[in-house]
Amino acid sequence: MRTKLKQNIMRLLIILLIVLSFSTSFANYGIKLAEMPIIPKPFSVVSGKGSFKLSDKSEICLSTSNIEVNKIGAFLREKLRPATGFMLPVVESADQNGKNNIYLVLSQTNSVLGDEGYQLTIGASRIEILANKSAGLFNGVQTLRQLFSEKIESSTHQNDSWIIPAGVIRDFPEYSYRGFMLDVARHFFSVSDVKRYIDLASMYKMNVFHIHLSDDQGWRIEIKKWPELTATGGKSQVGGGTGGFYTQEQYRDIVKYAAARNVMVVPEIDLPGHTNAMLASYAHLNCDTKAKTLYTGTEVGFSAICTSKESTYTFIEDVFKEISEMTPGNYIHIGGDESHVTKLEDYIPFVNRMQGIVAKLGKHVIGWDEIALSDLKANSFVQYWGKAENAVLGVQKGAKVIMSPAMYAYLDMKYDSLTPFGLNWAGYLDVQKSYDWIPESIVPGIKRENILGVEAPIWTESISSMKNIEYMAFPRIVGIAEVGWCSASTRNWKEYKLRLAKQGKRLKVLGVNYYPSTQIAW
Ligand code: TNX
Repeated sequence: MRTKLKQNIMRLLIILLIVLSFSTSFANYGIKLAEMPIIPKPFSVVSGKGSFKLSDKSEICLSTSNIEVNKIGAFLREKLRPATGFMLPVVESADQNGKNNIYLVLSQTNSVLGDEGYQLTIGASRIEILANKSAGLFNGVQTLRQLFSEKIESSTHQNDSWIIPAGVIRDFPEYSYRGFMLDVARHFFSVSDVKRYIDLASMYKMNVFHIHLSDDQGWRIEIKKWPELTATGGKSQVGGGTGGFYTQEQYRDIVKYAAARNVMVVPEIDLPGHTNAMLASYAHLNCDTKAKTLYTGTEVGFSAICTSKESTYTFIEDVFKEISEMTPGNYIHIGGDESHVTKLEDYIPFVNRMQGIVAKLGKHVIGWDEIALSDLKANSFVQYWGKAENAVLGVQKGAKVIMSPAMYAYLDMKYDSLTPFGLNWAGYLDVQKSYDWIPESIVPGIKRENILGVEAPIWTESISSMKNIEYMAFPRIVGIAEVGWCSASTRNWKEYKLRLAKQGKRLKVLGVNYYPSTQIAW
């Protein structure tokens, strides 16, 4: 009898063990909040006792009827619903007693959190994200996603216990401008490609999408007053091919999609160089009034809009006016780079006038570092990419700088000599190098207080598909997102690369074609 009882107990124990080892809650069991591999790393994480479990009864509760907060609630639901299969209704509710709910609370009380910070509290029966502004709630939501197992990112129903360890996260960014740029001019990318890129970058709390809309090889945005820009200039790209452009409706759709992810769109019309597509579209923009032929090569620095004609400025005013009306963000990027065939004595007054035109539209200018040669207006911003003395000159003239040093932040640089596409004029850029740099230590004379933020551009002379964009951008963009979010003193490659290895699982579930660098123990 006794041995029978023993046998039964043994059997029960074995069954229990098998059940436990099959459930993912077992795999998660014991992981503390402070050990979660969140990217970018939050400012502070304090582990608590116990855990929260999302259930089919859970609701997303909003503290206010604010439309922005409503959108964030809906965003969270859309991100959690497919994998969990839970309805997760978004409700306006002051009732804090519901079980297993997620509360999004707007409250202007925490000055440390600023505009984009949040406090995420995970208790046994509730989660609360508290922020001063909707942007902070959105960032809290992005952190929350990373606390579930990577299965949460699946678009199909998954079995998981959806358990999160308890604790409190307080978090806010180091830099207010954390950008990523896509060159849609050298190769055109569809609206859905662009949206995917925005969605992925916003997961890591990047908040500026700079879209390079014109270059020698193509013009990509519909301008009602000047239809040949797209009818002619939109029809080419590097290597031939049909090119393409966004209608105004599509552009507005991109802006709206980005805004729902706390991402501001910064449109760039590159001037006075990089202008062959417009010079092919309208003869009068050329000083000799002869239209150029479309260009499908990859040289830079050979084209120039005619800076000595008044009609050039009328044209630019019209273009910027239409773009400005579609762009709620504060900035218009005027390019200004590599204008090798515009004489300096023409370049400076031209850039001065551009700043006047943009100011009249109520926006601020951003330009590549060469624009520091002009008389910079207050509130013009210099984007450092290549020439340190330009960036320093910009700072001396009172401008703030966006740091995009090509040797650390250009996602079109090859990882190494084996990378099948990309360029290497700024050197090879492996995953460590793209993470292991400090914005305020790059250029002597440019200090922390001179820097608005960081941006990772991807130029597309040699990149023609979204799959290949992903290969070049990921995982480096994830690291640059952390460079922008975290202060240098809190970052450390050895620790980061462990978090990145785990993040790889998430990228896999999302179908991201990331480069499996051997620097990371994936
Ligand atoms: C330099 S960066 C350029 C672009 C090229 C890029 C390629 C900058 C302001 N100008 O026109 O596409 O290098 O890496």
